[in-house]
Amino acid sequence: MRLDTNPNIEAVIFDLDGVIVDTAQYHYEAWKTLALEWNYSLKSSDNEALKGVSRKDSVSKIAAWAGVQPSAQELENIASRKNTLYLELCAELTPDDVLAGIENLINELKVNNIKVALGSASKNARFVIEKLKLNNTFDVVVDGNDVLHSKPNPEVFLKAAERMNVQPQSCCVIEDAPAGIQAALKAQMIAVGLGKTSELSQAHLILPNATNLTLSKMKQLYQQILS
Ligand code: B16
Ligand code: MG
Repeated sequence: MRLDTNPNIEAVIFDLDGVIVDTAQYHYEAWKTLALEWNYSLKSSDNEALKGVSRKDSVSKIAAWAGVQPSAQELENIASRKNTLYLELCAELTPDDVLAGIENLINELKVNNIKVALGSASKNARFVIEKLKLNNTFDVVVDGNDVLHSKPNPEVFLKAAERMNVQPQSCCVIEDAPAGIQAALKAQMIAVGLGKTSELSQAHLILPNATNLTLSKMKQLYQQILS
């Protein structure tokens, strides 16, 4: 697992859905409802494959799984109605919905002068962080409106590094999705996966959630990868 990397962590890039807040569940619920219109019952394994994937790519994947060939207009219509449902589910979000360990970790990083960024595929990321009152927390926010290619393409993370003015090799990404871990690795960044080992096996470190994730753990990881 040796990377051509700089031993100093200078920045941490957080994914949003599934890392900072459990909106991954809301995406799933909304897509499940819409997929039924194509008589397709979305499975939780399908949902894993949609995590970190843009809305546009997600609707095409679901159509393929359902075995339907909708027009571009129908795809757009389904994606737009999915978004309406998703935003309804997000309307009730409050700062209490920030997942355990995240605020402590961000505070620890800031105290140690480590830059923090958000790197999300979601076009709703700014709306969601506002609901969570985290809109003034990140040095840089890169979301689905800023990129052409969705994860597993590394564009979102590379753009975040560029805007923070740090080398990709000095960034650590925290992700919940296989597509996000692949994007981080392609960007030559350290990848921490939060979730199940079975789904995130490519990550450099896998933890069930952020409660035990600390800066010193990330620094240790850098040392191990370099040794
Ligand atoms: P939207 P992340 C991703 O966010 C979600 O994981 C994925 O399920 C969703 O389809 C994608 O954002 C696009 O979201 O429809 O809100 O633009 O995990 O990269 O923060
Ligand atoms: Mg995610």
